[in-house]
Amino acid sequence: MSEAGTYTVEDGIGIITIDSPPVNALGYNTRVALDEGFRKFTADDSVKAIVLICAGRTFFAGADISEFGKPPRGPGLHDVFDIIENGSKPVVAAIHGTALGGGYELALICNYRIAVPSAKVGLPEVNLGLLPGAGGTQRLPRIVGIDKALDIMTTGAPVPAKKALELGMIDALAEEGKLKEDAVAFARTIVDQPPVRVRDRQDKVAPSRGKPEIYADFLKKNARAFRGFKAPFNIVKAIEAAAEIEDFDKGMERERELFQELVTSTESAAQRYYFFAERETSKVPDVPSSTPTIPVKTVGVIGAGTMGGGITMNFLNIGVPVTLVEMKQEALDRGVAVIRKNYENTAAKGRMTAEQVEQRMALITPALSIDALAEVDLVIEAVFEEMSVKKDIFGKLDAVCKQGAILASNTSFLDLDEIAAATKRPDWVVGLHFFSPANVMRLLEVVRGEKTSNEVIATAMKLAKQIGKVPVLSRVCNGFIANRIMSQRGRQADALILEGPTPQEVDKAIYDYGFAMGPFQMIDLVGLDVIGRDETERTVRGDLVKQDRLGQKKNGGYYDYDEKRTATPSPVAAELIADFAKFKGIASTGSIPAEDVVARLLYPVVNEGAKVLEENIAIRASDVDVAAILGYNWPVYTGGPMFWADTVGLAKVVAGLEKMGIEPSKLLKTLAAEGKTFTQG
Ligand code: 3H9
Repeated sequence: MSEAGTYTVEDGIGIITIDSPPVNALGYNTRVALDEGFRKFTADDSVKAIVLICAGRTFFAGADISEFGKPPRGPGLHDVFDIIENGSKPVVAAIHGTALGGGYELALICNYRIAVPSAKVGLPEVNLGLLPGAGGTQRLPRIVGIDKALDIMTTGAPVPAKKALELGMIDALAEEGKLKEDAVAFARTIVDQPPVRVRDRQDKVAPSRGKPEIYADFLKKNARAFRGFKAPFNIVKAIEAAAEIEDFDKGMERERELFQELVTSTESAAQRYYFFAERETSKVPDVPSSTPTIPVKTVGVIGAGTMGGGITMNFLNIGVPVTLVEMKQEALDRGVAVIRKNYENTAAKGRMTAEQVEQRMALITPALSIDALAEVDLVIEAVFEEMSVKKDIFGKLDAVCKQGAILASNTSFLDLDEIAAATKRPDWVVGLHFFSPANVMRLLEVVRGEKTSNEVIATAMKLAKQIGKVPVLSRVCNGFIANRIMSQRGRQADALILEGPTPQEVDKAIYDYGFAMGPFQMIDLVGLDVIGRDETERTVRGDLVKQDRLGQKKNGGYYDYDEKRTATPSPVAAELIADFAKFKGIASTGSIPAEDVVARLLYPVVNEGAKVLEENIAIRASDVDVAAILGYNWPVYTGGPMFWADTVGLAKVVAGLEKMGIEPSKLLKTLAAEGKTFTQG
């Protein structure tokens, strides 16, 4: 008897209820339960139709991701699916929560699908570097056609029930809260009809047969989004097979082949690792999940600049009122106007209604004094990075804010403990380090001071999730996790261009590795005067600024630009760089292979990541990876710097660092010597 399944019969309708917390993934227990339930009802003559439903918070969330790469156990997914599809009794999938991946593929095996309006269905395997490998690539196109199938499977975006009904992805809507009753009633209406099977349909795919341009055009249109990933390409090939190969079983063979290629790839291993890494960040060993949290119903933000405005929007978006404080009326008005403009732009794209814009704006209370923050539950200070200013503000907050209010700083590198010491309640002080644009970037570094209380940490981690962020806990150090490790990349890039490789060679190597742009392209975009630098020393950047080469916005920077902002290598910058190298007495070695550029810029990031772990700044290596991926768009298909280093081999990283004259961290050396890794033990 399986523990995950309950099988009941209501007046001729067999009901299989699966209960495998937390998300009814199709792991061993679930497969055993399905196998048992379907065999039982197939053999039971009193059962005329079957309803498949899940208990708990959701319908099946897909294959059990933690089982990939492990030896198979119990009945296979395909075997269970075959039993269901080849059965003689009609089956109705009753969906609530999310039917995802193998979960929705299971629903597609069933003869009918009914869902509550709040449910979502989809095939998100692409996010794990996979394709829907349980028939999804062959069945979904047979329902929604090739174009829709391409979009649904390559974005992986879940489709809300009402939209799914329009597309034919489900057949009926049930009343919210009455799924079982409605599914049973639906089953009664189809008891006498011969079971319809998705696999037998051709009408939606036949019109696309013999049209290879559909796929070529689709890939061209999405070239930027798909760059570096493997899965979207195999998904497209599998969908093409659904149109081209009429014989369903042969199409399935093609799907299996393409799935196999992906499941054994490093890219998919990295993306699956990342799936769990993102969920791991909120687990803090010495702050148990039972730690009480503090209700945050109102927020105060100090500073209505770009950062403060972005932070404010996060709270308005979830309906939390924000008191926004600035020193001068003009700056306050400007800040509020920028927030409004952002929302209006979203509304113009049809992603918000005008009414929603007004509702969110109505949640802002603009104020010109910190005194307005007396009653808020959480204050986030987002003024410029100057210790004396921050200490002054925290001293005032201590005097003004009610007891029990959380006092947070958005500092990106200052000593949080020093800021906290300006108050008599350092246990209520925490760092909330947002990344710009703060309303978009998903990383939130929660910085834990020496005295920050567990309740405050637990509240900050929970709040981060409520505003759609992924929290990564950091202890205090210069730059915290993401900025600290990634600053190594910039430092090495600055040094490397003095030795021969040009800025464009460096940028190309980093772009080809998978970043959206190289370090010099980024500096030119942001502005050479905006990116911080040590002004006490002569640097190439300083020399460029002196010539008023501030980047794209003015006279070019590391590159020259035409009126359309198209970059070309700059002879002026090249001369300045050569001059500076001469001044430093550095001889040019000329170009070096791209692989060496990557090692030169990124091995030091790995090394800094190792130091961050050694110093207990980050809890675990996967937190460092999440910070790099979400804070700096490190390509997710490499798994982040620490996972990537593991795939390169830590001994090779150590040797590379030593060759560059950089001392590898103790942790890195130890792991390499013991043949261990950062992320897999
Ligand atoms: C697939 O189906 C391949 C097939 O096509 C082919 C096969 C041949 N497996 O996200 P949460 C865990 S690939 C194992 O915090 P929520 C998760 O780690 C799969 N574990 O909850 C977490 O554990 P913990 C395609 C899973 O309510 C706990 O469940 N499917 C799986 O915010 C709670 O998760 C997907 O990609 C899984 N499939 O969101 C869907 N899913 O508590 C993946 C979750 O120890 N899942 N866990 O940290 C999701 O998108 C979300 O979990 C879901 C719930 C929306 C369902």
